Amino acid sequence: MTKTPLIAVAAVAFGFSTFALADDGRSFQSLDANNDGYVSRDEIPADHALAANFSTYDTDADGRLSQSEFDVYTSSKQRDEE
Ligand SMILES: [Ca+2]
Repeated sequence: MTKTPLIAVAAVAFGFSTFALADDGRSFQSLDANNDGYVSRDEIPADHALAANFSTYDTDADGRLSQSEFDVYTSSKQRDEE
């Protein structure tokens, strides 16, 4: 009976730490592995926050993020943290 809350707390703590690691603020340049000036979907690690929201920020729907599209993500993330 006392195990259930402990497990729940541990799962929540682990979830938060995983999210913090995944959402580590990697720069546009570090994500642009082939340096073509765009971050394509396959250049984003599966654990990155952008992986789940890629289409939200790919506003011109060309399947890759430009610097300006990435900046929208970065600034929205900063607003979330304030
Ligand atoms: Ca690229």
